[in-house]
Amino acid sequence: MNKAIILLGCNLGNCESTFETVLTLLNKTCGEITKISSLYETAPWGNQDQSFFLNQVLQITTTLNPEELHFHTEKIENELGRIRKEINGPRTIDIDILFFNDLQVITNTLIIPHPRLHLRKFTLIPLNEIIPNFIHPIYQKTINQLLFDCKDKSDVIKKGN
Ligand code: PH2
Ligand code: MG
Ligand code: MG
Repeated sequence: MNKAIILLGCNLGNCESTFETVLTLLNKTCGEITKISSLYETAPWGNQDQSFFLNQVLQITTTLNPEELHFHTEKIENELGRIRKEINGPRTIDIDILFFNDLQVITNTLIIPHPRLHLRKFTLIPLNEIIPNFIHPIYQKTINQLLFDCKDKSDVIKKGN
C-alpha cells in the first residue's frame, strides 16, 4: 500500500463543509484516510489581498499510483467548482499532493514533493501535527526540523472546536 500526504486549502464559500465533502469523495475514489490534522486558519501566503484560508493535512493509504491519485484530486477540485483564475488567488478548493511515500515525481503536470512546502508554515504546522518525524526525501530533514528552520512568520491558528 502507498501512503500519500495531501493538503486541503480553501478561502471561498463554506470551507469546513467543502472539506467534509472532499474527505467523503477521497474515501470513495482513492483510499482510506489514515491520519488527519486539525483545521487551521491561516494568513494568505503570496497574494495577501484576500481572505484567510482554512487548511488541513491528511494521510491517505491507497493502491493508486501518483498520477492516478492526481487525476482523482483534480477531478474532485473540478466537481467542487474550482475555477483557475490567478496563481495563488482565492479558491473554493485546492487539493495538493505533498508527499507520496518517499518518492520524487516530476512530470509536466505534477511535482512531488510539493516544491514550496518547506517555505510555508500553513503547510508545515499541520504536517508537524501528523507526521513530525517523516523525512523529506529531498532535503533529508524531518518535518519538525523543516518547521524549526522555516522563516515564514505568517499567522497559522489552530481552530478550536
Ligand atoms: N495556497 C496557495 C497560496 N496561498 N495561503 C494559505 N494560507 N493557504 C493556502 O492553502 C494557500 C495560500 C496556493 O495554492
Ligand atoms: Mg496549493
Ligand atoms: Mg494546487
